Amino acid sequence: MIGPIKRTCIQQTGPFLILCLFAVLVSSCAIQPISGETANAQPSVFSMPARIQIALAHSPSGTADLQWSAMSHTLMVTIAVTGLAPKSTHLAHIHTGTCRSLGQIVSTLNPLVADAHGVGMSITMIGNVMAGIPTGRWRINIHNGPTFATGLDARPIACGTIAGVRTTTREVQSAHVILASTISPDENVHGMAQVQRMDQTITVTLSLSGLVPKSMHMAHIHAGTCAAQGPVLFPLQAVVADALGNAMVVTRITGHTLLPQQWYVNVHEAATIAAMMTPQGFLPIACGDGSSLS
Ligand SMILES: [Cu+2]
Repeated sequence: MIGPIKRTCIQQTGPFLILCLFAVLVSSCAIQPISGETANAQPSVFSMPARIQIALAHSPSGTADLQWSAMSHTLMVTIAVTGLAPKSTHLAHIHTGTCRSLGQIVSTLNPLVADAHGVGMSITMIGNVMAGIPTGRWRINIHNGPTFATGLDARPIACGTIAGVRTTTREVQSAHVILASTISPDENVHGMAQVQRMDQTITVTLSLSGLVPKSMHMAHIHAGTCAAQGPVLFPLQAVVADALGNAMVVTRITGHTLLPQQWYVNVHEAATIAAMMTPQGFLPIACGDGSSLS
């Protein structure tokens, strides 16, 4: 019998055919909690064990580039961030203070708008900036949502200090800013993922720290990369933090031994599948790129 996915595959060509066949393969896989020891009885595709360890780092991350003209007194701010929730929108500001203790808003930047892969851009031209770019006094801050409606929306998810201002020519100043983790809840999470393939089972062990104590988070293996996100391949066991904000969770994916060339481990802010439906819940908080286990 030909299933609906296989029927669709017949109409595909080239890379779409490969993706389609991979979807068929994935659709036949099952997840086993660590307590369940039985695997689906299928012929082994690979008999060699393989194991890799990947670092899980804070997400989202990116850069801001500033350019100020002494002639026009304009300041152009270009922000590029990856690891956002797909198709999400984010308030962005220049603040006084520090990333640990943000002060007043100096300028409201155009909201960062993410594409389907979680890649967000924002370009803002600010007029009447008379004194140039100050070093060490301004921060670029990205919020989790398009409004300050709730705490989760307003939460800073990436921040960086405007420093290292260069005078490119007599009339132009520029600065390059790294946008990284913040002190917001779940916005400085890091750890490791160990992914091991043995016969018909892929075992994924996540160890994380920096989570909100006792918080819970959806986690998956996705196709793509942290910087160009794609669809879910396998759900992982939910990450549950202990009283210190650490978590260790093991998932066994049975009946399957293949991963595509590009895949990544993604830990989301949301505790439930329902909460993942909003961009603010989907928000990746820790991410790590894998490579093929084949
Ligand atoms: Cu996911």
